[in-house]
Amino acid sequence: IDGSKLNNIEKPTTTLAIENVHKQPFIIGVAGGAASGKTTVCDMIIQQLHDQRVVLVNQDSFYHELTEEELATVHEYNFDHPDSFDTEKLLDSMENLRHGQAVDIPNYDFKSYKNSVFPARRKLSQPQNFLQVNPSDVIILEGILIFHDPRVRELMNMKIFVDTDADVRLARRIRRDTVEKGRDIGVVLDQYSKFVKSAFDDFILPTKKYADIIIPRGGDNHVAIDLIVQHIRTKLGQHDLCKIYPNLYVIQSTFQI
Ligand code: UZR
Ligand code: MG
Repeated sequence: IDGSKLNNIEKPTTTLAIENVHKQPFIIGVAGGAASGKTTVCDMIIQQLHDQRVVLVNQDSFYHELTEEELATVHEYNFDHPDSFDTEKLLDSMENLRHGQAVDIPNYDFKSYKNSVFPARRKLSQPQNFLQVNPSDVIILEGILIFHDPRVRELMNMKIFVDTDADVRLARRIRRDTVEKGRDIGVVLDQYSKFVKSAFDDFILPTKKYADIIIPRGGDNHVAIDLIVQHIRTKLGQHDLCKIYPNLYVIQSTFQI
C-alpha cells in the first residue's frame, strides 16, 4: 500500500455513529410466572458477569401504590394484572439509563403496598423512598409481565423466559409467602386460585412466544445459564472491540482501495 495515498482518503462520517451505538447498554429481559426462579436466574447471570457493570431492575419496584380504598379490600386486588404496574415510569427510567443517566427506582414494599422509605443507614438528609441506579454495561429487566408491553420488549437485546411447572411454582410460592412474607397459608392459596393462576394463563404464558430463549426449571439449569453468559460476553466483546478500535471500519475500507 502506498502510504502517501492513505492520507488522502476521506474519513467516513459514520465512525461517530458506530461509536455512539455501541455505548448503549446490553438489555436483557427475564420473564416467567411468579416463583418460577427468575430472580435466581438473574443472580446467577450477575454472579458470572462479576467483572462487568451489571444492574438489575425489577418490575416489582414499579407496582402502583395502593389507595386507601384498595387497601381496605386488598384481598380483592389483582397484583398479577398488567395494569397493576406503572409501565410509563418503567419506560421513563429505562430511557434515562439507556442514555447514560442515573435514575431513581421506587422502593415498593410488599407489606404496606406503598413505596417505603429506605432505612436511615445512609444518613440521608431527607427521607427517600427510591433507590438510585447508575447506568451500566448490562441492564437486566426482571418481572412476571416484563414482556407484556411492546415498548418495553423493544428495548431488549435478549429475552429469556423462565419456564417452571405450575406445581413447583405454587410450592415455592407457599414457602416464600408464608416463611418470608409472614402470610397466612389460606390467603396465599385463595390468591393463587383467584388471581395468580388465571393471570399466568391469560397474560404471562402468552408472552412466552416473544422469548429468544426458554429456560426449563429456572435456576437449576446451569447449562442454560452458562450459554446465556457466554453469549452476553460475546456481545460485550464486540462492544469493546469498537471502543478500542473506533476506526475499525476505516481500516477495513482502506484495505479495499
Ligand atoms: P415474583 N405480589 C404480592 O404478593 N404483593 C404485592 O404487593 C405485589 C405483588 C405478588 C404478585 C405476583 N401477586 O404473583 C408476585 N400476587 O408477587 C410476583 N398475588 O413476584 O416475580 O418475585 O415471583
Ligand atoms: Mg423474584
